[in-house]
Order: sequence, then structure tokens, then C-alpha cells
Amino acid sequence: MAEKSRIGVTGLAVMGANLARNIASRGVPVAVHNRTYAKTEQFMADYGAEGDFTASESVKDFVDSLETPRKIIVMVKAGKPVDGVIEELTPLLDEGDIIIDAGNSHFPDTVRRTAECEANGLRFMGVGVSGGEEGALLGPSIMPGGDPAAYEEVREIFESIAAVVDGTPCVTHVGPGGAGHYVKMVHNGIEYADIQLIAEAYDLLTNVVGLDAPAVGKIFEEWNTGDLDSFLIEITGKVLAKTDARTGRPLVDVIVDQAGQKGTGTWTAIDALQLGIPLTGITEAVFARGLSALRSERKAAAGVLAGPTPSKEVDESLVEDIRLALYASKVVAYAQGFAQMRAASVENGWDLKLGEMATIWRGGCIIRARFLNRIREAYDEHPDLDNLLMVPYFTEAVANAQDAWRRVIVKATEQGVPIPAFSSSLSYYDGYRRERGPANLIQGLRDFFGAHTYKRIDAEGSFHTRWAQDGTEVEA
Ligand code: NBP
Repeated sequence: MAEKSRIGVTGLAVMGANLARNIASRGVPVAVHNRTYAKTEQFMADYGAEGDFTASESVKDFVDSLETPRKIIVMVKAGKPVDGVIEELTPLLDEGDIIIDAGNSHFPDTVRRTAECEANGLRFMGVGVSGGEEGALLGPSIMPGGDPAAYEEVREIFESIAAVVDGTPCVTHVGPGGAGHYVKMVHNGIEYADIQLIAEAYDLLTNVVGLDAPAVGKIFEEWNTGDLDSFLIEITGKVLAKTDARTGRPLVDVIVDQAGQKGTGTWTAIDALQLGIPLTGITEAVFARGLSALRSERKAAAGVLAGPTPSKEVDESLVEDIRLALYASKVVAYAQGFAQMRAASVENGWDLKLGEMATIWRGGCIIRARFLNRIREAYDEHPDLDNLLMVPYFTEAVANAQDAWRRVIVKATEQGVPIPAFSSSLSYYDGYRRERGPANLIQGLRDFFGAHTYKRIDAEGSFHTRWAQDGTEVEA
């Protein structure tokens, strides 16, 4: 009888295939399966010689080819297909076997599937994997959630395939239940904010500073050598430098200005609204993609709605201001995302170690950046930190950037260039640093029309004023 495989992968599209190859490259025998067998055959023809693979056509043979307790990575399209695969696997598995959903599942689905699998005697892990197809093959950032004992059984394999930064693999057990997919969701949300901020900087450098795409690309290349050093800044330089083979123009100039999205940014924003956590950077990024999608409406409005036209006069004096504004806005976006994870951790009892999240995002994933070392250090020193902005490094970074940040926002507003993420980040910052804001009036209004009561600064308890009657105040 053939030797049993240590782990299985079902779903051999780009992510599953590359993950299976990555695992096999570490000398681990891997069982592979795909709903459509032709894809499995193609996988074996292309990569079968790379490692110790056992391919099966039926789910039963696939399950039988695994050593027990079985460990099965499910890498199929998120949503119903995951439930379908679990349904098919469940009757074929034994108590204690582990199903690992490594796709981009929505965390409430993971919570539900964990309970369903547990009821059937199975262990379930929801695992976030970031890094796209290259990451899956060469070293992703992995965010495993679920039963800690189940994680111990796959830890060695996960640590061997993850990206490594300064000798530390970009993987750690994130927390129970839906914690892994939750953290992956926030990672993707932060990715939305990062990308939006980069797009706003590009817009300003193009339309306010007056530079062409290759010149802006060079600026990003230079920025990538400083505090902004990150994968996204690096590839921005490369994308802006690319010449279109058909027209000889910069490729970005012939790409339609309509952004796609798969929904993880929206999930993050909705969750923040439900938690009551201000998440302006990520949410504005989702809205900006929505506005970009209204292309025909924008075209019609461009000829009707009044506003200033950006000067486009070359003025490079603003370049450093834009870099500082980008950095400060990025600090705010991360501060918000980490505050959201903290709130979710408390709400769900996950005990997320936020410093470890920063650590495993340093490599392999799309938001990998030098900056994450600073976040890791902040949480190492202050594990219960309310807000990253309160750590001296970030407090000073934003203080040093704020004059430039304000100048950029004034300039963009004067010239009619929209900067929703830059400006909402500054508003959040200004709101967060204010001891007393205007919500006293909100409470007054709410009490006027709905008797919702208010609290006083000089007395305990709740009060209501009979605004429309005799005007007297009563204790509620
Ligand atoms: P896709 O998301 O395109 O899914 C294709 C795979 O799902 C194929 O193997 C397909 O089998 C299988 N599948 C479908 Br569709 N419906 C099925 C069903 N009812 N039962 C069984 N299998 C079914 O693949 P991907 O781009 O490799 O992504 C896989 C997961 O990883 C997704 O959750 C994705 O969001 C996540 N992810 C992707 C990336 C990325 O960069 N692409 C990055 C990070 C995470 P078939 O061959 O028979 O149609």
C-alpha cells in the first residue's frame, strides 16, 4: 500500500495548487484533489515531479490517502463551495480529523462552520492566507484561527511554508473560532486603505504638482527607501514606470479609472460600524472604489458640476508635504485597523496578541512593510494599548507631519482634487486629540426631539429637559 500523505489540499486553482507545491517543496507528502478531475491531472502533469504528491479523482480516495488524524486544506472559492466541500468530506472523516479552510471566508461563516464541524466530532480551522499566488508558492503570511490543539498538529508545516522575516516565520496561532479569518479580513481592509492613500498621493502628484506617470513612479521608488518602505509602495513605482506596448504611453494612462473589489473591505467597514469603532480610512477607501465604479455618471457630471480645475503647474515644492501626509494618514489607517481588532478581540474573547499580528504581516502579505516593526514594538511595550497614535514613535511621527498634512489638504481642496482618505484621517486625528468635541449639542438635540436624556459635566445621573414645555430639567 502506498505511503499515506501527511496533509491534503482540495481545490487546485492558483492558490491551492501553489500552496500544495509549497508544502511538497518542504519534503512533506501531499494528497491533492479538485472537484473537476481534469485540473488535478493538469496539476500532476505540470508539477507532479516537483514533490511527493498523491492525486485522487474521488473525495473518498483523497480522504483514504491521508494519514490520521487527517489534515485537509480546503482552498476553494469562498462562500457556498466551502460548505459543499465540508458536507462532502464530513461522512468520510473520523473523529478528530481537521478541516482547514484557507480561503477568504467571512468570519461569521467560520464561526458557524466551527460549531457544525465540532458537532460532527471534527476539528475546524479558519486560516487567512495572504500574498496572492506568488506568496502561496514561495511564502505567504498565514493567519490560522481555531482549535489551538489542532493548530499544534499543523504548526510545523505552516511554519515551514510561511514567509520568514528576521528568522521569524510569518505565522502564529491567531485565536479561536473565527479569529484567523477576522484578522485576514482586517488585513485586507488595511490593504484597501493603503492602496487608496497611494492613489490619492498619485492623484496629487499628477494633478496638483503636475508630474507625469514616470516622474511620479520615480518619487515612489525614492519613498520606498524611507519610512514608507513597503511592498505596495515598491510596486506603485513599478506600475507607474511601465510603458504601454500598444501606444507608447505610460500604461496607467490607458487603464480605465474604475476599481474592482471582492468585498473584504466592505466586510471590514460593516464590522467596524457594528462594533462602533471609527474606521474612516478603510471605509473611505471602499466608498472611493464605489465612486470610481460610477464612471458614466461621473462623465456626465464632469460637464455639469462646477468646481476648480487643478492647475497642473509643475510645483515640486509640495512633494515632501505629500509624502508626510501619506505617512501620517497611513499611521491613522493602521491605528484604526488595530483598534478594530482590539475591540473585536474583547467582544469575542479572542485574546488577540496585536504585536504578533504586526509580526506576521511583516512578510509574505500584501501590506508587508518596514513600518510594521514599529507597530510590533509598540504592542510589545504596551500590550493593552488603546490606540497606536499614543505611542511616542507614532505621536511624534504624526506631530512632525501634521503641518505638511494640513497644507496638502488645503491645497487639494482649493484645487478640487478629492482626497477622502487623507482628509478623513486628519479629521479623525483632530477628533481623537480633542478633549471636548461637539457631541454635547448632539445630545441636546436628541433630548429635545426624543427625550433620549443627557449627562451633565457637573453632576452624576441622566437628565432630561422639558424643552418644549416649561423648560425645566428633570432627573431621568
Ligand atoms: P477560486 O476562488 O477561483 O476558486 C476556484 C476553485 O474552487 C477551483 O478549485 C474550483 O473547482 C473550486 N470550486 C468551486 Br468554484 N465551486 C466548488 C464547489 N461547489 N465544490 C468544490 N470545489 C469548488 O480559486 P483561487 O483564486 O485559487 O482562491 C482560492 C481561495 O483563496 C478563495 O477563497 C480566495 O478568495 C482565496 N485567496 C485568493 C487569493 C488570490 O490572490 N487569488 C489570495 C488570497 C486568498 P473546479 O476546478 O472544479 O471549478
